[in-house]
Amino acid sequence: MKRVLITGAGGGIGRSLRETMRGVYPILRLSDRVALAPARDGEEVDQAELSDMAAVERIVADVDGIVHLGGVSGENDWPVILEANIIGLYNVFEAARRAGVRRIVFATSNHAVGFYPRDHKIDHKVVPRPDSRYGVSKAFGEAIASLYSDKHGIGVLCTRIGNFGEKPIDKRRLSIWISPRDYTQLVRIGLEHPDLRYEVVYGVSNNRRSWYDNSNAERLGYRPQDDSEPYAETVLAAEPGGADPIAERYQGGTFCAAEYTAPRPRP
Ligand code: 15L
Repeated sequence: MKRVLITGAGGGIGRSLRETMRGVYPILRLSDRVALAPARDGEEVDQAELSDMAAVERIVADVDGIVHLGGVSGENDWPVILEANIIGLYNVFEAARRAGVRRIVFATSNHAVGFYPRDHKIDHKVVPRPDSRYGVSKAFGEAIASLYSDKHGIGVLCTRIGNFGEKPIDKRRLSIWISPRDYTQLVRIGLEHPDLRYEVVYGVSNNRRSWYDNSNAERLGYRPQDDSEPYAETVLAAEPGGADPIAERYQGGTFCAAEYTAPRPRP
């Protein structure tokens, strides 16, 4: 990998990867729809709207790998999801194909499978159960990734990210948290693993309370360094009671409870 593009480089994960991936490859190209801090040594900065194919073709030119973080990172109205996470995502994969890009790491989400109950341990083979329009867009992204891998030979790692941050912020996140250094490790596996075709892994740390069987990531060499458990006591003590029973029942939490109109399951 000589030149690696990070889309969505202005978001929380993007700003963190800009630091942790600094110097790993000769050039990091950073792009976002918003203005970014100026390029430093070994960096290129190019502002682009992912729904604009000409702009996407410009940012993918001459790159070997892409970390696709761009798009909206939570639930929103359909036109917003459509433009950023469906059209924008398609543009990234299609422009990558045209430019001969070899690898893409796609930031998909736990919300692609958020309607699995918390008492189920799920692996990378389960069918999608999106919990929101946002979750549907991530399942769509995983499908596009599969198509571009099978049909065009782009190696893709779909990282179903739980919750990225310096530490877990609530009870649900104790099960799905991923630290910056663990996510960096996964991204590097996606860009550098010699035999990668199409794989789905969970973007989570080595959490004792995990809802995921992440053996597929381990098979690819992932050895997460962090566990949410040392934060559990503090996090649980600060958790207010009276959470919505639908949010509590399913892995996607409040994404499942929002706009929920089906009959409520019995406790
Ligand atoms: C996500 O996919 C979002 O991008 C992030 O903002 C959080 O909501 C996270 O999931 C989560 O489930 O905590």
